[in-house]
Amino acid sequence: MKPAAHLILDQLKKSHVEQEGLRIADLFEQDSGRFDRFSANCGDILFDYSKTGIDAETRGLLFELAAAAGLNEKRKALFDGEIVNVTEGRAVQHMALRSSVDQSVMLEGEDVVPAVLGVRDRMVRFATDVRSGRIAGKGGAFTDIVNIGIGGSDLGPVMATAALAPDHDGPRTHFVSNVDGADILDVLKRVDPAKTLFLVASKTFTTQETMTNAATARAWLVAALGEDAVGDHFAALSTALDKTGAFGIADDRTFGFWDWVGGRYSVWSAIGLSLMIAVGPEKFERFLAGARAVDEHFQTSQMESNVPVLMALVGIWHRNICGYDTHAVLPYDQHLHRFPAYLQQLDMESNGKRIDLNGDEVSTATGPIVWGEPGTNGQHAFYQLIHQGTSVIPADFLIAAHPAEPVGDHHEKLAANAFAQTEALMFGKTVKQVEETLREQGLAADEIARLAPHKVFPGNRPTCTFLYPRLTPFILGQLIALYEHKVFVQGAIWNINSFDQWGVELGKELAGELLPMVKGEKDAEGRSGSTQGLLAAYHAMRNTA
Ligand code: G6Q
Repeated sequence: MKPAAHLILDQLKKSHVEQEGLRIADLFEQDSGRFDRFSANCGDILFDYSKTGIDAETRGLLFELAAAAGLNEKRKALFDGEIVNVTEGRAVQHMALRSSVDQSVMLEGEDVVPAVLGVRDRMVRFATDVRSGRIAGKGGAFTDIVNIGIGGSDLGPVMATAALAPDHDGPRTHFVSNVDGADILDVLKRVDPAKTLFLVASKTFTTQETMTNAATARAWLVAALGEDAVGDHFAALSTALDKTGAFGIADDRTFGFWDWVGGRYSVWSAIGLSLMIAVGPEKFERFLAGARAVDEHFQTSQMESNVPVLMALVGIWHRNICGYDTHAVLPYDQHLHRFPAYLQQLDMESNGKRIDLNGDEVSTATGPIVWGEPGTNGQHAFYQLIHQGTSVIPADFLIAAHPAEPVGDHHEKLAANAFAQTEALMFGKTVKQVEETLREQGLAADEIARLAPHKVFPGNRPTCTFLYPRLTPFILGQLIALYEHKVFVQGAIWNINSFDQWGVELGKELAGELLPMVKGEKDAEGRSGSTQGLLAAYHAMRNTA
C-alpha cells in the first residue's frame, strides 16, 4: 500500500479504537436519516450499508484512502487499456466484451470493439441456429448442450445459467468441470449422443481437466455415432485456434477471445455461449447491457454514490480496520445458489495475494475468505456461528422485491427472513431481554440463570443488503460487474495485481509431475515421506478389489 494511503489507514484504525463501545444500532439512534445517507443506488439495485459500523467520519477517511491509493488514476489506466496485469504483461479489458456498437476501446492503438462484436455476431448466429434446430446433430435438433470447462471457463456460465433458469427456452444445459470421471459420466448417462452438442471451453485448450473430459466425451460420441460426427457435435470456446483444429473442431465452430480477458472475467465472452444458447441472444444482450451500465456508473459516479467503490471500502473497513478474516455472501434468491462460488473465484483468485505491485510483501491483509450459501438454507446450518460464534463475519444479503417464480406467500417469507436476519445480527439480544423472555415462559430463577448466557446474541454484526426488483438478465449482469469492480478497487487500494493467478498455475504443474507416480510408471523417490506413504497405500488399495 502506498505510504500516503498507509497514513490514512492508521487514522482509520485510531478512529475505530476511539469508537470502541459504539454499536451499529447506536449509529441509527444518532442519525435518523442514516439509511438514506448510508445507502446508494446503481440503476435499480439498492445497496444498503447502513448496518455497518461506518459513520460519516470514517467514510470520509475511507474516501481519502481510496484517493491516496490512486484509485482514480488506476481506474483510468484500466479502462484506457494500459498493461495493468504487469506480471503477465497484459491489459485487462473484459469491459470491452460488453461494448455496444457505438463504443470503441483502444488497445495498443487498435479498436478491439469490431473484433468483439464480430465474435458476438457469430455466437448469435450459432446460438440462434442451434435453438431453432437449423444447426443440428446426427439425430436432429440438439436437446442438450454440455459445456466442458473448469474455473473461469465453467463457473460463470454455471452460475449465470442457474441464475436465469426461468428464462431458459433453449436446449437443456449441463456443465462438466471436474477431472473426476463421475462428473462427465453422470452427464453422459442423461443425454442422447445424437442430440447433444459439446462446447469445449478453455482459453488455453491445454487444461488437464478440460482436455481429459473433452477426450472422454469425444470417444463416447465416436463410439455411438462414428468419427465423422465430431465436427457436428463439438464447438470450441478458446483463444487457441491451432489446438481446437487439431481436436477436430472446424474454425467456424470455434469462438475465440483474447489474452486481455482473464478466465474469471470471461463469462461476457465466447465462454458465455452456453448461456446464450439457453436463454437466447436478446437476453444475453441484456445481461451484457447490465454490466455495461455498471461500467459507466463505476467510471462516472462520485465516490459517495459509486456502489462498487462503496462495496470495496466497506470491505476494506472490515478487513483492514476491524480485522475480520472472512466475508459471507448470502443470496436470498435460490437461483443465485452458485453466486457465492462464483464470487469465491472472482475475489479470492484476484485478491488472494501477498506480494504488491512493487514486488514487496504487502503490509496489510488483502482479500478475505469468501464463502456463502443461499438463505434461508444457511439459517438452519452455519448462521449459528454468524450469530453467536467467536468470529465476526460481515455478510452481503441479496434479495429481489419480486420473486423469480411466484407461488403463494413464499417470497414474502423469504424477504422477511432476510430482513429479520440483518436486524437480528445488528441488534443481537441482551441478557436482560433473554431473562425477561424466560421469565415470561415461566422458568424458575436458577433455570433462567443457567440458560440465559447461551441465549444471548452479542449483535453488532455488520451486514450489507442488495435489493433489486427481480433477477433479470440485466440485473444479473449488473450484480456481477458490481463485484468485479469492487474487487478491482480493493486490489487498487492494496496495490496488488488482481489479474494474475500464479497460485492456480502451480496446481496445474504439480498434478502433471505426480501423474506418472500415481499410474505406477515412475517411483516416488525424492517426494516427501507423506507423499511416498500415501502413494504406497494408494497402490496397495488399488491392488485389492
Ligand atoms: C481464471 C483462472 C482459471 C482458469 C482455468 C481454466 O481466472 O485463470 O480458473 O479459468 O484454469 O483455464 P482454461 O480456460 O485455459 O482451460
